[in-house]
Amino acid sequence: MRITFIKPNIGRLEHSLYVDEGRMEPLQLGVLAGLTPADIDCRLYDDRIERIPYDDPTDLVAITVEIYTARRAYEIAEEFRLRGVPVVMGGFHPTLVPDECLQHADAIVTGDAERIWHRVVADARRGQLRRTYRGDLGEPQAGGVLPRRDLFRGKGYLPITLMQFSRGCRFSCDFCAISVFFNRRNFVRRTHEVLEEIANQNRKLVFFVDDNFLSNHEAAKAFLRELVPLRIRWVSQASLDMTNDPELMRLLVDSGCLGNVIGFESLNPYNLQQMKKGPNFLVSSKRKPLRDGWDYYERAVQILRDHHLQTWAAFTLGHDHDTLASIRETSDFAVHHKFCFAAYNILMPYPNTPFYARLQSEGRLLYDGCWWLHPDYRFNYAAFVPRHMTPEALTEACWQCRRVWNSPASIFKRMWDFKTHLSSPVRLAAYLQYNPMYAREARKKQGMLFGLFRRAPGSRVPVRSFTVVDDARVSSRP
Ligand code: B12
Repeated sequence: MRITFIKPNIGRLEHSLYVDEGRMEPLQLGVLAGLTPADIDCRLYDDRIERIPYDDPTDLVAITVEIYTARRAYEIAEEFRLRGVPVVMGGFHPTLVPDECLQHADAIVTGDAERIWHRVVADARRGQLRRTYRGDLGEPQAGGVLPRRDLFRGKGYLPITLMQFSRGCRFSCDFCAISVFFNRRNFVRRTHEVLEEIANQNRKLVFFVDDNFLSNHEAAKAFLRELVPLRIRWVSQASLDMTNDPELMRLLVDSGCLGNVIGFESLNPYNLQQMKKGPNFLVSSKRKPLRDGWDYYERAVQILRDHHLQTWAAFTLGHDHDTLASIRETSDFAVHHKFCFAAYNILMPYPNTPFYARLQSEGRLLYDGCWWLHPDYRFNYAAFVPRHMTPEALTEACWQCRRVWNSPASIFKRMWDFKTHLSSPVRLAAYLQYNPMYAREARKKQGMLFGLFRRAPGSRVPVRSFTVVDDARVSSRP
């Protein structure tokens, strides 16, 4: 039996295919292949860089689907299904929007694969796939399951090993797909299994792809103490409340942490309160958010710098208390603090989140509330009507933030921080290598269309039309 694993691309540039220069190993497909019985021939194709050989014989196609890749995933699935090959989809999108995915797949898996994938494979062998499999959430890769990293070879991924320490996050930010998927829970792997996985691969640079590496401070500390002797360097994603815990900060440094993606989201405490960004309130010693967000961030950023951490500051723009002026302030704040990288994400309504439900009830969703499938939706465009600006103005303001951030002058200016980027050759190399690359990627991706074809594949993709009228309200055409 052969299983073909597929990582779909987001879409295409206006006149050519889009090749993701910063592509990373598709860890979920490596884990799935690692869970697959050894007698099965596993193939992996990454639509971000290579053609998918639709006509090669295969018995099952397994596609990982995120909201940004859903449209393309459905196109790929249709090609295989036209050839009579069954398709199973799993990942965030099938979990959050199962009914939509079921229209394009023979079977879907919701939740984690670890405790259900063997059933799917056994049913596929017998030609008796069920429509829906519910994977229980729990300890990731339990029993020491190793991802099949051999399948990643030769595909030009960035030279950094992706790995999990934990999954999920205890916070409940209202826009986040993670808190819905994991229901605000966090699952930690056994320390010795992670250490064995590190030893089992040959890189010294690891990206722990955790949703919040520091969701559970005590578990993280216990792991980091054991990680210190391995002398690796690592990056991850974590929440700002880490700066309240001096022991944790020390362990981050001692264990080789170079920096984390941190969700600052907004400088406005009323926005933070509305979106329920719990960890950012906790950076205040008094835990009273409603004064000046800037004060809290100043202290936290100083602590990060004092530990030489190169922060990837992530912002979501378009909250109800945002104005064009506050977005400009956000841009100034990030440049002023010389963060290593910054993500100026337009706030996106992900289906099944409280934020999506609120916008829906207020009639503020654009693209008929289905932006990820809409033929006109473009990457980094606003998909809802903000309170204090038009959707177009929000799109433009976010693009301006990216333009300012990625300009050669900004990259040069931000480099001059002796506490972070200039504190060691490794840090400077990371700064200089990745800043120009992310700048190119930001330019390429801005305004990119989703999927490769403008027409819906078959008649199954629900394409709807929309217009934004002068008062920035939405009217839908049937
Ligand atoms: C690492 C990461 C990245 C990396 C890229 C990784 C890569 N290989 O290319 C970077 C930082 C570059 C990135 C970029 C983006 N990301 Co990202 N990313 C993640 C993150 C944190 C971890 C992914 C991962 O490897 N997890 C480890 C694996 C093992 O877990 P998993 O993917 O969940 O898979 C398990 C199950 O879901 C299931 N499963 C998954 N696929 C399949 C398939 C089948 C067939 C089956 C049976 C089961 C199954 O089984 C697996 C094992 O249990 C996730 C959050 C998350 N928890 O997944 C966000 C996440 C996937 N990203 C997200 C987004 C939005 C983005 C961006 C669009 C952000 C932006 N605005 O630019 C971009 C572009 C994404 C793209 N497709 O190109 C969203 C997607 C939202 C959604 N509703 O779909 C997520 C969920 C984060 C979030 N907070 O919402 N990302």
